[in-house]
Amino acid sequence: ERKQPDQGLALEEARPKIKPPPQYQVVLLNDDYTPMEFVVEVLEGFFGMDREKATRIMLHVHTRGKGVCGIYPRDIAETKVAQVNDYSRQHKHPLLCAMEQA
Ligand code: TYC
Repeated sequence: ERKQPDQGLALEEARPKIKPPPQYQVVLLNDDYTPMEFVVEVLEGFFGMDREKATRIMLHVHTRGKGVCGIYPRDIAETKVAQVNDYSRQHKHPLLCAMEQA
C-alpha cells in the first residue's frame, strides 16, 4: 500500500506560529514653550506614571529632544498620540506626541 505524503504532526498543525503584533513607541518631542509642569501632568495622566518617573522622563525630553513614554500595539499607540495632541492643543501648548515602530 502506498504511503501518503507526510503532512506533519497534528500538534504542529493545531499550533500555527503566530507573529506577535508589531509594537510602537509613543514619544514626546521637546519644544521651547510647553511648561514643564504641563508635560509632567500629561505623563501622569495619559501614561500612568508617578510624579518621580514623569519628572525624569520630562527632563530627559527637555535635555535630549525626545523620549519614550510607552510601547503599545498600533491601535493603542494611535489613541495615545491623538489624545495627548488634542489635549495639548486644547490647552494652547505646542507639545508634540508621535509614534515610531519599536
Ligand atoms: N522645553 C520645555 C521648557 O523649557 C519643557 C518641555 C519638556 C517641553 C518636554 C516639551 O516634551 C517636552 N519649558
